[in-house]
This record gives sequence, C-alpha cells and structure tokens, in this order.
Amino acid sequence: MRVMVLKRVAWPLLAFVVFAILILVTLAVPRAFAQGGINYVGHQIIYDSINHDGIANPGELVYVVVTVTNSSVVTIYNVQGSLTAVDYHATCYGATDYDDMAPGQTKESGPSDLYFRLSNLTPNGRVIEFVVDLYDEYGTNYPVSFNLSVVDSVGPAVVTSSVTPKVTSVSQPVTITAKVEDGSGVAAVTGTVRSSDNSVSSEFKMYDDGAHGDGAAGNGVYGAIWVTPSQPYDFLAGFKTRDNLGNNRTYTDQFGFTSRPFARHSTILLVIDELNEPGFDNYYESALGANGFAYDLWYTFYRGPVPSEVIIGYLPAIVIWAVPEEGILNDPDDESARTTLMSYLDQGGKLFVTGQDIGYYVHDQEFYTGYLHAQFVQDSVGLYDIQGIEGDDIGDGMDFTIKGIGTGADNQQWPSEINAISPAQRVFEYYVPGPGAMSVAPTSAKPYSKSGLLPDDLAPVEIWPQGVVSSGTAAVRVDTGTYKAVYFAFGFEGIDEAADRNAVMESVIAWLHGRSNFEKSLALGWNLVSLPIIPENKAITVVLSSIAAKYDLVQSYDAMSDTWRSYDPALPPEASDLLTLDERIPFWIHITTTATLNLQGLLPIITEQELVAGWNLVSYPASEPRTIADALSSISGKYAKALRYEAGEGYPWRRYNITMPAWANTLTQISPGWGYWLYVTEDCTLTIVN
Ligand SMILES: [Ca+2]
Ligand SMILES: [Ca+2]
Ligand SMILES: [Ca+2]
Repeated sequence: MRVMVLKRVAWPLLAFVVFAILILVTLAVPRAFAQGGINYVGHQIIYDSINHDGIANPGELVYVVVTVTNSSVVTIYNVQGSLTAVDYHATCYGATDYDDMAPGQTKESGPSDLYFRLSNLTPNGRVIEFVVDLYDEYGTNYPVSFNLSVVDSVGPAVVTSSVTPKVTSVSQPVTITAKVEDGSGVAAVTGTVRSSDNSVSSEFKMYDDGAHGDGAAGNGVYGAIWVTPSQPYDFLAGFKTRDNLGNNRTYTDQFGFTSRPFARHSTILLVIDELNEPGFDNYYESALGANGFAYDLWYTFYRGPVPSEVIIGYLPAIVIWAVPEEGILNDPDDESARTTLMSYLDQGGKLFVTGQDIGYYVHDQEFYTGYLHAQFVQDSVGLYDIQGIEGDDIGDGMDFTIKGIGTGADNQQWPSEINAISPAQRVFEYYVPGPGAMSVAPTSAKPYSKSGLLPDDLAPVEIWPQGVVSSGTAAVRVDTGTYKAVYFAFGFEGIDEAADRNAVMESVIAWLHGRSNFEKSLALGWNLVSLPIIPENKAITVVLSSIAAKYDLVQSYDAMSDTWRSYDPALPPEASDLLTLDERIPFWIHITTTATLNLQGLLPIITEQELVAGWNLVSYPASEPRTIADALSSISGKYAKALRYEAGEGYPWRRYNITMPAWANTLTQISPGWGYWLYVTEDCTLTIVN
C-alpha cells in the first residue's frame, strides 16, 4: 500500500508532507518535554481574616500565594488556572495567571488571586488538599497540589444574630438570639448588652434548650430573654463564645436596639442612617445645637427603618438624612426610604441629604436623578478640599476640608463627584489647593461586593481617584417651587472643623427654611421685647449692638427658678448674670435714647418654653401675629391671663383675661417682637410653631 501511494503522489507533494511531518515532530517535542513540567515549589498564607496569625482556622477567608517552577527545558506559554479543593469545608475562589514560564523559571501567584473560605465547622486538624488547576495555551493540564492543615484555635462563630423587638420600652423583655457554629462543639454562649452611654452593661448566659426564644433545642441557635432597665436607653448587643477546646471569641456591637421613645418635638427630623455602626450622630447634633435648632433624632442602627408616617410628619419643614456609609436610603434593593422621601418632597418637604456613598449605590434611581437632580460622575474624586460656589446662597465664601486631624469623622474615603441636573444649582466643588498638595489616593479601596468577600486591603480597586473629570461638583441644591432639597455627595460628618460644620449646617437650614431681618423701634424707658429670630451670635452685646450706648439696663425673669437676671453695660461683664439673649429669652430693656433694634437671624421652627404655674415671662418666636387662642393652643385650658407692655403709649399695658367678655380685653393678638407676661394655672410646655 505504501509503495502504491508513493507512486501516485507527485514528488513536490511528497516533499511537502515530509516537511509537514518534521514540523509536527518539532512542535511535539516541547509538548512532550513539558508534560509534568510545572511543579509546586511552595505556598504561603498571606492573609487570614479572623486572627491574622498566618494559620488557616475554621471560618477564615484565607489568601494564599502559590509558587511554581517550570522544570522542563522549554518555555511553557500562558500558564493559568484556578484554585480547587475536593473537601466540602473549603470553598475556593479566584484564578491566577503565571503567564509565560521560561525553563527553570519560578513564579508566584498574585497576592489577591487565590483564596478560599473555610467553613465554621471545619474540624480541628483537618488536612485539605488544594489543587491549582493550571493549563498552558495548548490546553495541557498541570495540576499543582499542596496540603494545608486546619487548626482550630478560634472560638465559635456567630453566623447570624437578632433582637426582637428592636424598638421597645423600659422594663420590657427582648429576645436576643445568635446562631453559633464550631467544628469542635460549642461550650458556652454569653450575650452582652451595653447602653450607648456605657452607663448600663450586662452579660447573660444564652441557651440552646428550646426554652429561651431559641427555636428548637440543639439546633445551634442560642437565645436569652433580657429585660430593659427602667430608664430608657439605646443599646448595643454583642456575644462571647467558647468552644470545647477552650477557644474564646468576642463579638462586640453586633446590632442596636432601643427602649427610648420617639415622639415629634420639633420640626427637624434628623435621620442618621448607618446600619453598620453607631457614633455619627454627634457631628450633626452639635452643629444643630450650636445654631439653636431643636431636632428629633432617628438612628437607624438602633431603631431600624423610619416609618413613612414619621417622615411625612415633618411637613412642612426639614428632614436631614445622613448616610455615612451604608444605610437604608442607599440600599439598591430597598426602595422604601426613597419612595417615602419622594412623597415627602412632592408634598412640599425640605430635605438635606448627605453621604459619600449615596450616588455609588443608587445613582440610577428616580430619587437621585429626578428628585435630587444629581448626575453621578465618579465614586471617589480623590480630593478632600471643598469650596463654595461663588454667589451661591449656601456655598458662597465657604472653604473647608473633609479629611484631616480635626474633629471631623475622618471617614471620607469615597467623596463623589457629581453634576447638577437643571433646575439644580451647584453649591460646593472640589479643588486642588495648590502645587504639592495634589490628590491623595485613598489608603484602601471599597469592598469588592456588599458581602465583603474580599478584605479591603486586597480588593481590586474599582475606580482609582483621578481628580476632577467633569464639573467637579460636590453638592447641589434644588428648588422646584414645590420642594427644596440639598444634596452633598460627601459626608457632612467628615467636615474637619466644628466651626465649619456649624457654618455649613446654618447655611443649609437658612436656605431650606429662611433667614430674616428683625427690626423693632424702642421707646424711651422700659420696653418688653422678645426676638422672633434665632440670633447667629447670642452674646448680649452682639444681639444689642445696633442700639449700643442707647440702653442702660436689661433684665429677664425666669419663673422656673424665680430669679431675675440682669445686664448693665456700664459694669464689667462679671457683674452681670444675663450675658446671652436668644429667641427663648424675653427681656425688659431700659432705653435712654430712642432707637431701632436691628438683627438678622434664622427663623425659628418650633420653640418650646417650660412654664410653671403662676406668672411667666414668655417670648413669641414666630413671624406672624395670631389670635391668643391660636398662639396659645398648645396650652389650651391652662392659661388665664396675658399682658403686653407697649412702651410709649399713654396706657401701656394691654390685658387679656379669659374670664372677661371679649370686648373688655385690650389684648387680642399675640404678635412677634413683644415679650408677654402669661399666667398659667399649672406647669406646662408652651410650644410655638413658626
Ligand atoms: Ca488564622
Ligand atoms: Ca473552634
Ligand atoms: Ca435553639
């Protein structure tokens, strides 16, 4: 047969066939030599998630670097593969690429290439065989294997935990549960509860006996019934666990719950929407307090989602919603808060939203583009100095940093760049302060996924900071005619200086709610006055600076302590005990030269004044006059008489007495600018809503 073939083919073709065979043989040689040519050299654990001891423990996420060598005599091209293990206690992730390996070359896998998660139930001493299943560009398989011994030196894992109910009241039982796992068996589980102010601290044994709210006996879910103290607190719960080998583990501050009541007392609702950790409220509370604003705090870490009726209850005034990192508002899978806020805005709400990761998570949602009128540009701009847009009602003249060693939260790793969508206006922008102070890369990248599978320091970087790429906008405001909203694409809590936080908060609230100029003519002699605005500086000399040298005595009466306090400008300050004035302090002032008091400040929203049975000196911090019944509706049935002193009138006292017929009362309206004597029949709280 072979001879016949040779006879039938032409010589050139035969030459080609011989040549082709030679080529194939040549190509086959390295393949033949390369078989088994990649060998394991060693492996090293470079990260283990629980105790960082370089040993693989149950429950750990472990990163390994695997070193291999090409022991063949030819280059092996495009060597890559993934990590596998047959043992069900190990779940493997990742792939590595050794690329081309020259003969004798040794290479390490990348530091974040190969990793695995060990189950919490991995037995002590378990030896697991891992295989890096490598292939070259021809599909030749070079499995490289190594053994790893798991050591149980960690206490039991708390897999999930809960409290029911999350919002309760004083002296009430709550059920705390924890699902606990350990391959060496669970010896003990202890619950820990502390109050947020650390005045309460409690530890208690938890049971898996089916009798402590723990579901079935022996199912790994431990429970305890804990009774809240007789005083209301916000609480943080944690756990301590021990396994049968004596290994211990502590879980602190796993979740919050509360026995504090929530009720509306003011027109500002402050929502601190951070589900992972407590501690961001004070940046907001102190800035509001410094500006004289009362507010009601809802912290989602302790109280969970804000019911929609609570949010809608803050019409027509202000909701401040802060999302330091992860909250309900920026949960892409939970529309509830965004839906409620859109409804709140549609009904005329005034909203201040701030957070570095709102855009990152929900920038494609209607709430973001259609209501905040913001376009997301980039997650992390890599710039931390911010300045106000010149001429802007909120931002003009402001300049601050959101990173540093001041008193801010120092948590701004991903301040975002945005653009304003019409009719929104730019409020703040990022800027590079100057040569030598260029943008600084964040020290860690955002977790790869919400599951936190990759530790921060090993996660691939999604977006490196690159400086401004579009308008450089850091904050926008929008006034649609129906509602007003202010959105910061960074966290207000990160503003580094308290004075800057106070000024920014003041400016935002002033834009949302209004600022006003107060003017009042004062007659010679005694005048009884109250301020219908919140002075920006409460020092009495500043409040009265427009009439400086035209008065010689100021006095105020506090019924609660039954004391008069006074200020005499002729004496050194330490001789006076009335050194501040604000919208809650009505005062008598003795005028020596006719004068007009002139003062600018924020409009009050809701002002509460504590009254004691009998005569009280009260102020009326509102913009419009109201009938006595309207103005005093919060203490209806508890007031009997009111007096106003109109300086300069022939008969200056105007009187109201509830027992008199209407025609006999000379005081029928409560008007701004005056102070009032008010007689109440019992202790009560006078609430003036502006
Ligand atoms: Ca370890
Ligand atoms: Ca253990
Ligand atoms: Ca159980």
